Amino acid sequence: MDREIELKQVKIKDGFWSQLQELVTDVVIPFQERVLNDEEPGVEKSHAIDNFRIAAGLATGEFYGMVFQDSDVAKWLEGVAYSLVVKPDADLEARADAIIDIVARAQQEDGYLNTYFTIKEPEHRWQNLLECHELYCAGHMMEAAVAYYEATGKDKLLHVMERMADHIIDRFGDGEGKVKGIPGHQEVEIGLMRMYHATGKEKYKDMARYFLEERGKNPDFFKEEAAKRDWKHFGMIPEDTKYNQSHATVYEQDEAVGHSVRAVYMYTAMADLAAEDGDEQLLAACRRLWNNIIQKKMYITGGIGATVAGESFSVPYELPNDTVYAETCASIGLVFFAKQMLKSEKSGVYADVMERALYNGIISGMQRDGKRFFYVNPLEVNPGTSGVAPGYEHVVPERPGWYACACCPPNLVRMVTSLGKYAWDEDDDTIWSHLFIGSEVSFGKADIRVESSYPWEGRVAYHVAAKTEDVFTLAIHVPSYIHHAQLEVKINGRVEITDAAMKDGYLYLERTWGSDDEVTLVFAMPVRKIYANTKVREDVGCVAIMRGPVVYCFEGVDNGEDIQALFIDKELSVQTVAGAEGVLAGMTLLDIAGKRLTYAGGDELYCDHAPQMEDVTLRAIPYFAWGNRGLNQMRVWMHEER
Ligand code: FUB
Ligand code: ZN
Repeated sequence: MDREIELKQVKIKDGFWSQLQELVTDVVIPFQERVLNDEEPGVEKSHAIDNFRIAAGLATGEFYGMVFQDSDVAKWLEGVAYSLVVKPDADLEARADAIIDIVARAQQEDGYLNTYFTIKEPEHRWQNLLECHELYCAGHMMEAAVAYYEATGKDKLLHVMERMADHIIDRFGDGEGKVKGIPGHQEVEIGLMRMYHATGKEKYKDMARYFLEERGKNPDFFKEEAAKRDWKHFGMIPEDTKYNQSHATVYEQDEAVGHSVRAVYMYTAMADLAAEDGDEQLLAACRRLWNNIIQKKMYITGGIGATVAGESFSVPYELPNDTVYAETCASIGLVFFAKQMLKSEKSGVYADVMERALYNGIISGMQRDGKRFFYVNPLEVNPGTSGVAPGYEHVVPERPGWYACACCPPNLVRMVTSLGKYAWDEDDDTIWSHLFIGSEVSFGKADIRVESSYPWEGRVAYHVAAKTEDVFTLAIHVPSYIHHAQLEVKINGRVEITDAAMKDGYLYLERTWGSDDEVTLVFAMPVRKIYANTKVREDVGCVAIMRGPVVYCFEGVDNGEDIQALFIDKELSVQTVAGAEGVLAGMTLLDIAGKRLTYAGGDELYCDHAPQMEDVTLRAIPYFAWGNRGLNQMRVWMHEER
């Protein structure tokens, strides 16, 4: 069984990710702090920290914001914790300590912590699990508490959340005097599992299991809960049990349905629990749900949740590019799920998906200046339609600064700052590298330094300094797009690796390691044309372009108006171009031979003359960088010349 790697063991030193981590530590975290304190002009009011002050009796006023506004503070604190590991900052830590003091003072005598109910409706606590997110907010604050404890050694927030967890345990469950209940938005299950890992207290794991196993036992639970209430609610339909995955028990579920963030948060906790308890039945359910997502419901960018209706998964193969949802949080949750699955089975499919989401549909959520964010991550945008036309209102063509429902920006913060945890694992005899990310890592068995030119070039070097004379294995995930025949692996300059060392997407190098060994991986990184299953109606006749893990897109600013009239040549002819300036500096751009179709009917809507085709060169940029050069069109899936 893996030992959960501590973030402190890893220092990311990477040409690609260090820059993003620095953006998050230096710009995004202070920016979000100002937003949470309502000190940033021109963005949506947050009031999230004031809510805690008011609940703590340190200020007067009304609660403001979403019923889950507390979770913005929790996710920010969690991100701060990781950021303090990435880049220690005594001032930031002091400010976070001060916010934790306020959070602690907002806790009620009995351990309850939630500013909405404390300020606004204390008599209605725990009465509306369907909509009111008390368990969701608790889960996020538990995650923050564990992260802050692990980063700083300070346990104040951990104690606060132990009291809240104990309060939850006292209230909910099967036993005598307990109330049956499940969260309307899964997340507390992840929080409880993390509390269990941090404290070793079985009761937290047991509670996570209770919430997971209780879901779907009575599909009418939320309907019955709603019937007991005679006070207002927010309009969710309790009968829509698929929305919050309460239509069946977790053991029976085999299709990813409903609200995508709820779903992947639940699957994450299921996979964690399955690994921890060696629960094969639960793991089998996780596998089914995983396969359903990646075989039928995931965008090429790692985006999930294809429809705005309920921010949900749609039916299989329904992956529209322009009315898409693909919430940033959902892709982040998919990475959480993948990482937990890796605990039970080291299969390259999980690391492949982590890579897909991380290099594409997650970081597309953030403007390159760190101050604007996408909630929805479209694969096609048409100004004038996107964000405006009926059915497209949710697909804004430019990143807004902040949101009334601000779940995604702080989720990005915690993801980018905790990246080191996703790149590595260690168990008794193996060190696992899941992602080609430049880093310095300290394991029990060895110190490892990785130099990586990824994602722009196929060259990665692992410098291993063993701390033991015992044999151990370095298992390196090799992304599935790399053909083994094109992969050259050398140890200390000698080619000695054969196909036999590859299994399930990992290269297994078992040996007695020296104090200064070097493993180098060199592989070609050709530009690839990718085709979607023809069941994905939107993408038939289209092609997407990838190089390495990076999905490319085409923007109007480079390619002129009406990019829907552009075709990529059947025979791929492509030149790589170094992005030299502005937001694209340092990126690999592509110039691709194509055609522009010119309509022959002037201003007429229809005509009977065949359009003209002229040769053009199309410029493709990394998808994650789209929308950084003003309002313009964008497409990932392009027509292909027939
Ligand atoms: O409900 C809390 C969060 O707000 C969800 O996870 C997001 O999808 C957004 O609806
Ligand atoms: Zn979100």
